[in-house]
Amino acid sequence: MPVRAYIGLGSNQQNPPLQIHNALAALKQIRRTVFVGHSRLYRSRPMGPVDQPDFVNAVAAVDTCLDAHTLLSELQSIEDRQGRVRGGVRWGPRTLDLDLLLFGDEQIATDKLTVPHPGLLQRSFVLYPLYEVAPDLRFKEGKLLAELVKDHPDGELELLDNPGKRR
Ligand code: ROI
Repeated sequence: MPVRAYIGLGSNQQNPPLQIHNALAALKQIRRTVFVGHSRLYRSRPMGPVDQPDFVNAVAAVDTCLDAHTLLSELQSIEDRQGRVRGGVRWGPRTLDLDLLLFGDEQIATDKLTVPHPGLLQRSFVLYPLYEVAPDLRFKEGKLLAELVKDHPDGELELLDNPGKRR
């Protein structure tokens, strides 16, 4: 049976909206995986060192027959093909970041992968777009994503094509 996985996309280098569009196209090509949908694109303030450009963020949903680590290496190969340079400043700028946020209701903790993604619940640029693709999502502990979004400050998140608005 395929597993529903959610992927966070982020970019703040080399034409971020284009990076996100190209990454969404690449996600549609992953083997043994069906692309389900994606959120709109959001502009967000950088978390981490502030002297870097704003980010563009989005979330995508896929149904995959790959296991989580294989899906992760597919994501890393997309990052690499889009010119990601590894080993830069911690929390520094990046051309493309693809985070495996959720993999069904699996809990994974290896040296390569932590799922659910540890920053998930703290980041408005993940929570809001995730809510768009999965409005009924409930976490394993029973918490509703809708409740978390309601209680979470938007952190100046904006819809990319509609500055000032976040919904
Ligand atoms: N900040 C924002 N707003 N969006 C991101 O995707 C993002 N990704 C990161 C760091 C540098 C931590 N900050 C971010 O990896």
